[in-house]
Amino acid sequence: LTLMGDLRRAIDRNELLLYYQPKVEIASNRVCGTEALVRWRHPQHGMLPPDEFVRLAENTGLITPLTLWVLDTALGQRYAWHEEGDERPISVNLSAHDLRDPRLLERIQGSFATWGAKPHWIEFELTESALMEDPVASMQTLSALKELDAHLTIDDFGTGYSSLAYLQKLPVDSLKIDQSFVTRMTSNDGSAKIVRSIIELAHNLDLTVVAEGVEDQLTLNQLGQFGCDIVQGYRISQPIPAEQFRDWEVRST
Ligand code: G
Ligand code: G
Ligand code: MN
Ligand code: NA
Repeated sequence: LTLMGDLRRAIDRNELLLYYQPKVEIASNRVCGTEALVRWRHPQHGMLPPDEFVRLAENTGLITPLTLWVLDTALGQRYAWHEEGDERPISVNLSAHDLRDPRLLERIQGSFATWGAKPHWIEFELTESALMEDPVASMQTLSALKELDAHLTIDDFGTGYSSLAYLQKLPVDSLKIDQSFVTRMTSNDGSAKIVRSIIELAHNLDLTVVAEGVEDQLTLNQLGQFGCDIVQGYRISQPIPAEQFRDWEVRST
């Protein structure tokens, strides 16, 4: 299997595509944005989920081209939605390696300039563990992104060993609770307590809090009672192609 050589070509050959997973604000019950999640339609192996190639891209220096492809494609979609009068942000995932790439900022700025994009068009998600691989470099990159007025989210929060002192200093806007806690919260009291604590911590730090991996109504209700701001997960919608987004939204609201 030569996935690596394939991946290099996949970017040029249009084999990658983005799915979008809606995020819903609990208070208004409205879609407040989407997360872009990459897929690879491989000519032999079929549709590959990101778990199978994002790590590979990170280990082979292909992550920066991949990230920039994702950003540029999300910006193209965002531009189209802007033309339709839709101003809701698309979230894009950055990897640990991206945070250490000194040219990333310039590339991001270049991509934004190409599309005439406004800062609020895209939000960036960075996992807590990626940040902790190099806390100093991460702080610098996040500060620089913040200077561009970007909205920043810490992804998979609760699994990455950041200290509260570090968290307080990070220029982020929201925390996304790791889905391992969310999927278990109605069956496991410990997970429910962690979810409630993260929501309280986030609000005490003036951060918005997102729960991902929301799979059923009971979990959704409990998150509402705990004061969670935004939810994402199969209970709302799986990640879907952009062309299906409008129909899905009309059907579900
Ligand atoms: O879409 P799915 O739930 O299968 O995604 C699996 C993992 O891959 C998630 O952790 C998600 O954050 C990650 N992922 C999806 N798209 C991207 C991307 O464009 N860049 C990076 N770095 N990670 C992504
Ligand atoms: O970037 P992040 O790791 O947060 O990406 C979210 C991942 O979780 C994607 O791979 C997405 O397809 C997946 N996912 C989204 N909603 C749910 C859900 O409700 N349950 C589970 N088990 N996985 C989900
Ligand atoms: Mn994410
Ligand atoms: Na996540």
